[in-house]
Amino acid sequence: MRIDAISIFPEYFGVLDISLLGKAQTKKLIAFEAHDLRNYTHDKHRTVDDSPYGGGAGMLMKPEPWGEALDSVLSDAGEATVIFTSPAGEVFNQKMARELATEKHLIFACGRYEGIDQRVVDYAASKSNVRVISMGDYVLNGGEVAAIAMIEAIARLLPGVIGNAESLVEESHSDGLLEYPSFTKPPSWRGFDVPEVLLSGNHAAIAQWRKQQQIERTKRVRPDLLD
Ligand code: JCZ
Repeated sequence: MRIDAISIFPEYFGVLDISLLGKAQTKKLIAFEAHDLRNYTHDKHRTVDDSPYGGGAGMLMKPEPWGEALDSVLSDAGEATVIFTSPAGEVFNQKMARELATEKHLIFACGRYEGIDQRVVDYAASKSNVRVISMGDYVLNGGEVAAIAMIEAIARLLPGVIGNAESLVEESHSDGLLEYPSFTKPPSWRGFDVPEVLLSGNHAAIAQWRKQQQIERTKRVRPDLLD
């Protein structure tokens, strides 16, 4: 999979060179590139912002650098999905990660300030698939951190990025329930004991206990997932 990100802070994406995603890049399972939006300006001050029509607080990202940046990353690709990270988008979840993991080319457009001129979204939609996606119902200073979280959630689903043992962990969200609590050695620690059933060797009883824990935990902290 090819993944591009456009941002005025491309250094944010350095974390993707670490750990499993760094190895996935070395193994050519993903080709990631971060692009500096300011490289697509032409004035001395490399301006990317301007005041909003109709008034209001703060600045918006002007369309021209975005148009040139998008043309540049779209050109040699053909079909791509452009993702605008925004608190005004549909909320990201595991199902969307699974869908996006089937794509050949993703482009993350990361805004700053009060956001991007709407015509940039409309232009991108005239050239490719577009999705406006929120990482969650809270406000960040820009789209970069949201994009990084989404890239990690998507890339770990690609074949070969994660070993078999770890890939089972996705069950946590793919069965619609939260994960059950887990324990390792020692069996007793600072007065807290590992539940007896986990030491029993009774695999049917362990599976039943874990499922029950998942259901109870989900009811308690995420009842919305049970609807
Ligand atoms: C651009 N502020 C882009 C996304 N889920 C979420 N929260 N906040 C964002 C976000 C905030 C932004 C921009 C300026 C995304």
